[in-house]
Amino acid sequence: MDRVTETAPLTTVPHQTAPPERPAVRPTVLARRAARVLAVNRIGGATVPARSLYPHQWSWDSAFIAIGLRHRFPLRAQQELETLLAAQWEDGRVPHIVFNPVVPRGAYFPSPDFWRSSDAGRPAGAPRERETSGIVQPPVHALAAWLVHRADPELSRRRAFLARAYPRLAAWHAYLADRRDLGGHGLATCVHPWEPGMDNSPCWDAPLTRVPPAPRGSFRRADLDHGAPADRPTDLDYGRYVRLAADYRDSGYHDGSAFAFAVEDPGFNALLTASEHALADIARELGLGHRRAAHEERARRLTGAMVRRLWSPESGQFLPRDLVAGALVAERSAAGLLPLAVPGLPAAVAAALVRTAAGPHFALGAGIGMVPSYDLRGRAFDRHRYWRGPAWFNVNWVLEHGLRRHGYAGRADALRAAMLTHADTTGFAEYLDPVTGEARGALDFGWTAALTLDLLATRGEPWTGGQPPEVSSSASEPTAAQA
Ligand code: 9WN
Repeated sequence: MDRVTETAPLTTVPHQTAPPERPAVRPTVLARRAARVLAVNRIGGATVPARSLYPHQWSWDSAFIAIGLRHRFPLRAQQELETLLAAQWEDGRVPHIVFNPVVPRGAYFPSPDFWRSSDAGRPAGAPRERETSGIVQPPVHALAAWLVHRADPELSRRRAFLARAYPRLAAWHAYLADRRDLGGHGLATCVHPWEPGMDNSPCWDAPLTRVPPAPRGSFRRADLDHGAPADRPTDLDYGRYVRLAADYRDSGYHDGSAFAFAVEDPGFNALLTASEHALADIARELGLGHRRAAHEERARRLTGAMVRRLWSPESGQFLPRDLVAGALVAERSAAGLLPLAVPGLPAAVAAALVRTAAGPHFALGAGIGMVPSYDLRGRAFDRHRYWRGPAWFNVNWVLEHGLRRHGYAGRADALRAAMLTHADTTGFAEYLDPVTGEARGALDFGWTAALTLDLLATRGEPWTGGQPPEVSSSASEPTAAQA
């Protein structure tokens, strides 16, 4: 069943709280505080998401962090991406964690001893000298590289930043196109709930029922040393994450395996599409005209495939496709709104997405002003638990851009103002209670600080070049029945 149904009565929707009353902080003060967070979180050549909870380099975190760093520290922004890309595997994958060798093994689970990349990952070309995980995260990197270049083109050209990054970024996208198109329709597939970056999203509840959890005593969670259990995924979730990752590792990280978990996620593919447009811009900058055309064409095909495969007209949003079950997942997560940031999205689809975002399921512009990670009326909505309700800054930052791109400047301005207020009042929290705006998870969180810097420094510039032609939505025109 593709249609998402409403499962909670209206009276239970707890979304009436106004944004906290507090005099707006001066932008210069907020920017200085955000920059300080990024300075404190710097370890070696990379910026960690949070010193206690996540003491290594994470893939999509570093992309968002570079996007913020570029405004004050363009060299460091380039290096942030270079450090990550230096750990790329020979098959093109960019691992979701690059481990810092000086951090004690027990500080984070799963540690390098679990992933064993330099050994189990050798068949797939894992580096011999660096330890990494073996799964991936959303490909925001080409977009980040292009935005970093634009912040200081002179420095970028002097260091041949794009010339050195482009082959790696192109190989990364080729990996996703060649090895991860498990559905055969042109979209990238995620084979672990950590890959779309929204670990315990209710979207994964049904697909995960097929996965027998690893026995309770067979691993020790380090996240609970730092985070409140009510804010984090459950032990049962973790047992399943461990089982899936161990099976992948034991196959030599082979992408031809039969996966128990295989989903086409709209958030992951939307960011891939935006990055494909950025690759086109990078190729143009490097004078590679033929490559530019190929990237534009691939972005166009990705957009078309997303609309054909993942758009749910009845729901007024995109839904993940579970490849094992062969059906869309009937759950509303904010990932299904992220294609709004894709240039060339049919205008009718964009309009429907905005209606859904502003409707009762996500309440954009009402309540705390930021969208939650999951449906406020959903059966599994939980204000505190990670990706099952809390509002996240990276998700809202992508939406802010999408709103502007499709001509909703007023809504984008309001979202921007809400994000800046909450970044200030929460001390750059990892995520927020979407009802009260209260801080949850880690404070001084890397991408929250970085995207605050970005919001303060930019307004309205498109991420990538010209307006590509719209993809037709004729097969899936939204209906008036949407929320
Ligand atoms: C597992 C680092 C990462 C983010 C993810 C977020 C969380 C890790 C964890 O932290 O995931 O990758 O241990 O929970 O879900 O999006 O990249 O900030």
